[in-house]
Amino acid sequence: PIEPWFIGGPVIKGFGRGSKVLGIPTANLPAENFSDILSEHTSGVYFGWAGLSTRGIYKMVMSIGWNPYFDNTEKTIEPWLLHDFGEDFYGEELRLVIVGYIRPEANFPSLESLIERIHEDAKIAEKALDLPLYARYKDSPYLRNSL
Ligand code: FMN
Repeated sequence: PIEPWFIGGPVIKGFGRGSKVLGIPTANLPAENFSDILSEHTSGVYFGWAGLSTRGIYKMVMSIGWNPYFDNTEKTIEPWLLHDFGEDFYGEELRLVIVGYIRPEANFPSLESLIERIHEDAKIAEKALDLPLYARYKDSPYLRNSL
């Protein structure tokens, strides 16, 4: 288990591959605002809870890093909220508590294998967040402050 950490801010647009190419719409945060906290945490895939002002609290699985498959030159924070919103919500205040680590970032031989692995990550996150150890963070005041 890791020490939970908290970050939040307005949802920004990613590079636009998320929803269109992958079918995995991520609600990105501006990584440059979190360089200090990010330097304390290894790149990779994490899970936790996401609070979205005016909407609620949702399970999330998140990639932090350079997305080797896409050769990014900028570090990104890409939380995938495990809920079907049916619309974009850029600009809304998003708050995260990150409670667990799944794996390091990896490269993949094909887009299909990347997508398959991300869906596997989501299943792991869904299950883990039902465990009392992780479920209790759903009630973190930080997530609700903006609701
Ligand atoms: N990209 C990688 O190159 N390697 C990974 O191991 C990887 N793991 C991910 C795990 C999760 C849970 C998520 C949500 C994304 C992951 N990605 C990974 C990042 C996707 O490549 C990224 O979300 C995609 O490029 C869409 O970015 P965009 O919305 O900025 O266009």
